[in-house]
Amino acid sequence: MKRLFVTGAAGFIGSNFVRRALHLKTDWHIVALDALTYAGNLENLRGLADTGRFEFVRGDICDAAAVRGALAGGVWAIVHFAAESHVDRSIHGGAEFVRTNVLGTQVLLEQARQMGVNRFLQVSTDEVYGSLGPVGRFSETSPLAPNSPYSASKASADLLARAYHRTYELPVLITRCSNNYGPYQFPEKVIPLFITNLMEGQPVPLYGDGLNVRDWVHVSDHCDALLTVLESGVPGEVYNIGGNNELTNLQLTHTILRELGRDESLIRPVQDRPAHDRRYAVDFSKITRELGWSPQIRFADGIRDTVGWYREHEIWWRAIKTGEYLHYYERQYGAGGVNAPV
Ligand code: NAD
Ligand code: TDX
Repeated sequence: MKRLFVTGAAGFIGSNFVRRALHLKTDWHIVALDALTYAGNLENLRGLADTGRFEFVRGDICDAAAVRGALAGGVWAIVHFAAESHVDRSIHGGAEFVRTNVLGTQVLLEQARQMGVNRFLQVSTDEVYGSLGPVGRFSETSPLAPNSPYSASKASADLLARAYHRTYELPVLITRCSNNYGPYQFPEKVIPLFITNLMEGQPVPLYGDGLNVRDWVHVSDHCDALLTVLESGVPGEVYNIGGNNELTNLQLTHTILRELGRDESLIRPVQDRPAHDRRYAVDFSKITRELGWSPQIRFADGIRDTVGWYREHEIWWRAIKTGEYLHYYERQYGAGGVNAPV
């Protein structure tokens, strides 16, 4: 059995990754560490313990003793998803972003160095490169120019990961992916927020002129890219991951409206996000050329399936929108159980 340690496994991408990895890699055993912040939800991991190859530990990546305890027995690889991930929240307050994304990453890198691992995969984002004009794409050698406290904290984490590779020869791999969509995405991010608002007959708040561009990739394509980098990537290297699927937010909104049979009267233009990055687009030719990965899911199919998933999982997202999901752990484990403050 290959033992993997996955942080942030109760979030959107982490839970998709763990489910996919346990399904595809039948000789892998996964130990998951997650603090269960507002973004972490054990419902996202339901049923995985039945494989007998999955263990969940509630803990904070900033807590070196908790990380050491969870790593005891040794692991082959660490896949690091845990982060504060929402740009708007970082604009309202950056402290938690620096604590988790910067300090937490350093704690993990240090524990990995002390314990020894074969792979440390730092799951990063194209947002570290900043904003593009109408032409061009980010390559792995583009300068880091983050514009939000979120992306600045992710860029800082990338630099620490790079430094641990250079200084201590820790086998670090860094991936920088574009915007993900798919099942289990928390309905503060634009796609699930708009889908669920429209299902409730509510308007959708479109920032600024709606012409900001994002490159959308399905979460299962991202997870496959991460598995590829984990198994075949070269330590010390950075790999961009993208969907080759640039859309303005207005085009995206029209697509979602169409899927839900609604019209544009439900679009509410609202004040723009400060320092709102105009365009992200990723040149991911390196991972295609060197490791053979490319995205497989067409956006038209992926978004239809995603809308279908939210239709079928109304209990899941309604519990989040009402805040009811926060009480799930208390009911399940009692007040001092898994929901005890970390
Ligand atoms: P998410 O917010 O859905 O999940 C984050 C998870 O980390 C949650 O389960 C949360 O409980 C956990 N967490 C937060 N602070 C923690 C701490 N101190 N200790 C332990 N666990 C903690 O985020 P996501 O969208 O799944 O993103 C996962 C990673 O992928 C992040 O590092 C993000 O920067 C990166 N990423 C996301 C996207 C995207 O489009 N969502 C794109 C590229 C990269
Ligand atoms: O209500 C909204 N209205 C709106 O117009 C929201 C929440 C967003 N938007 C716009 C802002 C962006 O241009 O939609 C676009 C996407 O916004 P988000 O879903 O907040 O994603 P973004 O800011 O692009 O960042 C995401 O992709 C990169 C993730 O949240 C990050 O974690 C990841 O690194």
